[in-house]
Amino acid sequence: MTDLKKLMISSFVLLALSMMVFSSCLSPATSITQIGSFIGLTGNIAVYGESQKKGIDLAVEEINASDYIGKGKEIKVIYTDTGASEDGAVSAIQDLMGRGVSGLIGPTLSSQAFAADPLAQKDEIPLIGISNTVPGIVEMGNYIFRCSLPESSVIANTLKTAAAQYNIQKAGILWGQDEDLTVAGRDAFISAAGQYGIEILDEESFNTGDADFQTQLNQIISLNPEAICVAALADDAVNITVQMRNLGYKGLILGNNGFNSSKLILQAGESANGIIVGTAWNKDLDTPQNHNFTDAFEKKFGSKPDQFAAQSYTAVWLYAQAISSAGSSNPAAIRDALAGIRNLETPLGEFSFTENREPVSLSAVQIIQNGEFIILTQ
Ligand code: 1QQ
Repeated sequence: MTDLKKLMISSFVLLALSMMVFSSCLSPATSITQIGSFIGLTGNIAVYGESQKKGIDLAVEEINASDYIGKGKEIKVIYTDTGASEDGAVSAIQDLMGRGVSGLIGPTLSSQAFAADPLAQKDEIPLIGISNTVPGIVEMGNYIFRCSLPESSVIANTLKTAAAQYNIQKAGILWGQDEDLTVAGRDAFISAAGQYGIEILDEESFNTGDADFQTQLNQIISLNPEAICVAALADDAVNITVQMRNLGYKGLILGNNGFNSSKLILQAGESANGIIVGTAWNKDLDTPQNHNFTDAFEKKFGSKPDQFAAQSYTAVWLYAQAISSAGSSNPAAIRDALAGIRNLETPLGEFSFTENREPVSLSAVQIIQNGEFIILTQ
């Protein structure tokens, strides 16, 4: 090859390369709305956080593959790990707010929400709680929403259903005394028992992470209750359930929201049969949105979703709906659009926010039989 030919070829290659670079600069830039996720990906709440992350990932993938929030527009979720502590939630939310997110999703525990959410309210960044079920969450301010049903209504529904379908008249309560969720669960069990004529024979408490619940369980079981109400996070719920069955208790177990993890059935096995738990989601809800969610989830992750995944998935779609109707990434505009959401079809059923930013959505009661959640009422 002559030098001239070599020169011509290399100049041609150079020209082609610079044209490629130039044209990529001309194509319309993707406009990105950043959402910050602060959930517990480590520690004793990772069973929930892992599920929540999967729900978020799936929704982001679907939204960005569609033009739902507009052509060339995408949502990007920045993840931070709160661990299980309140301090962890505060550092995580500060980190996200420092990066200029337009909205927040989290934290996993209500106790963390009470520590962190006031920071979002102060800086006027909208926040959707995806698993905060204790009273007083949305009362922290007009930027604080939740798509998780409050335990006060879910537990009342659970006891009403259990009393009617299984003729329960006497029950015991076992509750964690050091966690907002389990304290609120105990209060909700007591007040619902009063409402539906169930006598509470005894109540016993424990601390989150205890290994041995047999003293309290022996005491409750000795009184022959027809049901034992338990307010616990998933790891404790597994140990309590297994120990209860090992002590010979064969009756019903009424669980709080901590029991809604798919890990419960996996880890407690046969012992989990007879657990009744109220939920904001179930796999058998027969709507296109729920079929799409469960099918896409199983395809992407090779496992079945649980309520926590359904709620986090829904939260991202609520943001997508708000960003699209606001036509903006401005936090105040997104807040206003979120507040206006009514009757949106989601895996949680037809979803609306009330004036107070509380969710209106599916509320069901299910029982575990042969390792499966079976619907009692919906
Ligand atoms: C809360 C909850 C927990 C079960 C979430 C994991 O409902 O803290 O409010």
